[in-house]
Amino acid sequence: MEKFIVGILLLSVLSGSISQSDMKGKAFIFPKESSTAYVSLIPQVRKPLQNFTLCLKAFTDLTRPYSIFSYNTETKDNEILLFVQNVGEYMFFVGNSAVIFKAPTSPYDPVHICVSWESGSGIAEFWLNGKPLGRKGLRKGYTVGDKAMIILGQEQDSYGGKFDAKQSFVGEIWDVFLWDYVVRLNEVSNSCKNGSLINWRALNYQDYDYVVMKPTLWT
Ligand SMILES: *[C@@H]1O[C@H](CO)[C@@H](O)[C@H](O)[C@H]1NC(C)=O
Ligand SMILES: *[C@@H]1O[C@H](CO)[C@@H](O)[C@H](O)[C@H]1NC(C)=O
Ligand SMILES: [Ca+2]
Repeated sequence: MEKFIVGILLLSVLSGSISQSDMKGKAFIFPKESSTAYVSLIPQVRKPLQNFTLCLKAFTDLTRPYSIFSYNTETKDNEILLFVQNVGEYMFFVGNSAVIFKAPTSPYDPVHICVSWESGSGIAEFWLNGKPLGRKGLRKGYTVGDKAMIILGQEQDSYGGKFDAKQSFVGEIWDVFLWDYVVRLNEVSNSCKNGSLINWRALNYQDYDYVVMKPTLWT
């Protein structure tokens, strides 16, 4: 009986804190540097990935390194990671290997980032603000693990933890989409598409500590 009640309590706590919502026109604001504020995104489907495409928009005026999107599994650090090393220097990790895409952008404009990866060729294709930054290869033949902890705002060095304030994100992130296939990024505007794994239009997430949701400042 006691176990049963504890189970019910646990269930209601869990179901009470995970929200699903259409986030159209809204952004997550990470208002100050911390090692405790983050948003955990819960994918619609859990599956190993041989192909994927990630798109998101972000604004920050940070000049130190920071994480934009951190996907770890129980056994692998940096399974998928989008990390800014220096202003305009995007490190893209798959299976803890990285390639770098460089973009001479103004640090004071929001960015629209799209990156796709396919296992068959290992090719990663990176787009910034609707323009391609070329293709590089990594982790050919690899499969990204499925039991993922997907985090905005912090860089994981363990499964859902070991955050470092000096790699945290301070700014705003919105329009996050993840597909389990390679989206052709050249013609199609992805804004009319719903993500198959993470969908900003029907987002399952949990936020921790100081994260604020507000209407977007940029469209
Ligand atoms: C990944 O994409 C390739 C084509 O690039 C396709 O042949 C393969 O079936 C895809 N894998 C999965 C699991 O969808
Ligand atoms: C995307 O999903 C939203 C919310 O579920 C829905 O209102 C919208 O029509 C969908 N758009 C497309 C193009 O499927
Ligand atoms: Ca890490």
